Amino acid sequence: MAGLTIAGLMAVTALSIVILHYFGVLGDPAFLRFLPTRADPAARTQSSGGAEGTSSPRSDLGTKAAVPNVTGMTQEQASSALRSAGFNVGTVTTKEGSGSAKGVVLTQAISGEAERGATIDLVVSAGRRIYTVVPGQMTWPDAEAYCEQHGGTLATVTSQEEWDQVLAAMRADGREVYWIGGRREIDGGNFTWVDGRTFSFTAWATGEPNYQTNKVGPENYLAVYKVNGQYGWYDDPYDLDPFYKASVMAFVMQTVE
Ligand SMILES: [Ca+2]
Repeated sequence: MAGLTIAGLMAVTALSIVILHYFGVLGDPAFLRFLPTRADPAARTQSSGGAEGTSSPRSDLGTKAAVPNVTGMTQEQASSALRSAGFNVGTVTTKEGSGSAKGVVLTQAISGEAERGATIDLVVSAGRRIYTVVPGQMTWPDAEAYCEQHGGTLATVTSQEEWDQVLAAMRADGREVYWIGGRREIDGGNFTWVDGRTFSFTAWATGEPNYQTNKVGPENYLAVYKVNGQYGWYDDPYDLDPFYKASVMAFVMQTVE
């Protein structure tokens, strides 16, 4: 029995030394160096993180980033800049009347900082509308075709500001009858603009539109007349050649830049 007890004590002691070594309680007796010691994650992070100084833990890096200011850029430049910085381009809407060139970014939905990968909506300029008087007698469809061949359309007008621009172009020209870009797509129907903008602003002359039909046909097209120095809108048939001399006629073309 005594022999077994001594052997048992020796075994328990040896096991205790190994366990205490494992948890780092004992020093490092040479004969135990081959045994593994408990891993210490905190110590390891500290030792390897020392070179990086006091920066945030790596898991927090990259979740937020500075959003580039893309206002004033073209839409293409802005998309490229945002994607390079790790963001997505969201909905792009156009805005009239900014005075900026076509496609230039006016506002961005997010600036400053945002989550990486965030989607950023943009508002871009619909462009500057340039109104040009083209002299001469043409039917309304021929005038519209001429404008389209020259990169534009007949003039469309959706605000007092645009109407003032058209008035300025007509006053400088000095003629009396001008086609602009409104027409009834369905005979007798509502007027619409050739470029699809909303037909809401109007400058009808008194008693117009009255949708008469004469020897040329029904009044499905939009003309501007200068009467006693006042400019007003009239619905008219597609061809005014039988009624006016070519010298008083012109049309107003618009281009968007
Ligand atoms: Ca009329």
